Amino acid sequence: MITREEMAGVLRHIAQLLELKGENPFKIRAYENGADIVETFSGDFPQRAMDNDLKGIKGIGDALADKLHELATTGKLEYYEKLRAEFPNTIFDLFDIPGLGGKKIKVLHKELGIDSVPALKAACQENKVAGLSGFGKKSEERILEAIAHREQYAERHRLADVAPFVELVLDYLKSHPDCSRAEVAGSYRRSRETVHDLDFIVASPKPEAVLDDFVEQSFVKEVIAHGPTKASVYLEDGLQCDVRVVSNDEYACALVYFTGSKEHNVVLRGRANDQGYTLNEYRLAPKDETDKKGRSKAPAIHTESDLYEALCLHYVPPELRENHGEFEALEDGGLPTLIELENLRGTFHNHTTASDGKSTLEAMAEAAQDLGLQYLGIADHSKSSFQANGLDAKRLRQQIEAIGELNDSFGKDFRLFAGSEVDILKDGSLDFDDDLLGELDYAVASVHNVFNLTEAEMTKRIIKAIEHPGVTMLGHLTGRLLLRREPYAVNIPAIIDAAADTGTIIELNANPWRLDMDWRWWQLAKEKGVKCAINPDAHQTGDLQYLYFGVQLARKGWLTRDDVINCLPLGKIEKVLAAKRKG
Ligand code: DGT
Ligand code: CA
Ligand code: CA
Ligand code: ZN
Repeated sequence: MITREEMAGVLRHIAQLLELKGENPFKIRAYENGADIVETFSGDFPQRAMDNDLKGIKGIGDALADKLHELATTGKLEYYEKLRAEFPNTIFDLFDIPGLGGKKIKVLHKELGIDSVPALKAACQENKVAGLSGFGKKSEERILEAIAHREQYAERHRLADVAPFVELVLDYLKSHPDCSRAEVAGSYRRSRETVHDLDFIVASPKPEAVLDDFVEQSFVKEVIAHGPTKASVYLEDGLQCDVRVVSNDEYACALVYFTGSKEHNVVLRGRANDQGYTLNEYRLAPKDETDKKGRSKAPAIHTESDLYEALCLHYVPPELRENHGEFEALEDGGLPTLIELENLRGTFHNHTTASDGKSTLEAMAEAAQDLGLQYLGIADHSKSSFQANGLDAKRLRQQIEAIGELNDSFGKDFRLFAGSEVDILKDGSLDFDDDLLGELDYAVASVHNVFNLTEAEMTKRIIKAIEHPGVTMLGHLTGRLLLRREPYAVNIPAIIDAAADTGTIIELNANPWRLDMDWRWWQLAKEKGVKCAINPDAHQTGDLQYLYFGVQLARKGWLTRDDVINCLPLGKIEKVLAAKRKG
């Protein structure tokens, strides 16, 4: 059966096609609205469409209801197919370029015959676009910049998207009878927010046997190269995976080398050199291979720790291997004990069906308890996020009451906190008044619109929100969507300073699309005394699993359990949430 997302997708495509044809804006709006409704409807929308039971759903008129019924029952929609046949499929890609909507794409198509991203790129490079009505030199430059981002995006994958493939391959390799050890290496093991390809290191006395079997697995879609000790394959469209097989003696050095980063490796090699060794991908060897009696001086390196210790260092967790201060820290007191998933006791930024979530308050509470959490913060959208069905004051007060009642039923071991993801408006004021904010247990303040301010304006806007005593924490600081939307301009050190001055917590949004604030800034935040909240920004019960990636990125940001407020148990966390309001 067709999914809710597919149905909404068809309606959005129709709206885009109608825009291209220059149809009546009301008609276009009706399809866009329809898509919003399909996405956020609280019941089983596809089933209702199948049963021809859409009458009475606000915003779905008779004509649209008939089309959705046809789509649900046949999986196709004739009206859509006919519209689509008028344009090449590649034209939809143009809608992904920020700043291009139906109207502009229509001009590009009509005047220059542009119907794909490559055609648009060529036209911009030849300066043919700047002269069109509604375009200029600036917009031509912005389009080229957006296309360049798009090309970079196409070569990378979000961490969470590749995680299932990593498990699959690793499980297979570890289960192979000729394999003694196997590990994922590369940027995935370092928990980079996006990765280009996957790298695996295997220890085996029979490399050829391992690789011959590996390339035959059903999860391998295409073999790029297959040699005696290395294979490169595609697991999926564009997801490359390199497997290198080494001997057991070489394994630890190979794992360090191929875990990287390049920058970390360069320093390691330098250290080895200073201490009279050469270090390569397979071994650590003394420059002068044997002692006077002809005995080998090569130290036995069985584990990664052995290698670090041979270089007079301590083991460096893979997340920290970025030459981002790890070597300096090892000289000066050592590395922090990084936070672990098991340390988390609760989390704060979560949505329910009251705004744009897909799970009810009750279901979210139950899922949190199943995960062993002691508390769950609910932070649905506020009214200005109307596209996300944000709550107005009345609905929020009802939710606060519902949370209170549920809490009475939980007893002492679990608690919901009543919060809000309150919009930071364009001028830095908040979407709710102080009275209502005061009725909440906490508030996450986030920017959801007007992204195109200057860096100074955006920074001022966010700092104004941070200075509000009702703002407990700042949500997804830069608004980035990984491999989709660049961060807006904002002065992060200034934000960190303001958070430190006011005792405002900064969120590490664990949603794999965001992972925001970026890991590169947490060392500074921590130095300034700013606390972190790891929040999944869950829109359904399953999204609570994002906490795993949040913890990985917190580790990458050098955070310990003391830096992350979610590690506090019930009984202690309340004080932290209330601290700023009490002054
Ligand atoms: P990615 O795949 O772009 O997300 O990032 P990585 O770090 O996984 O890079 P990849 O797959 O090219 O190589 C894996 C590791 O192998 C890398 O982190 C460090 C090591 N490596 C690869 N090429 C070089 C090199 O030319 N020099 C050094 N020192 N190390 C290298
Ligand atoms: Ca890689
Ligand atoms: Ca690679
Ligand atoms: Zn948000």
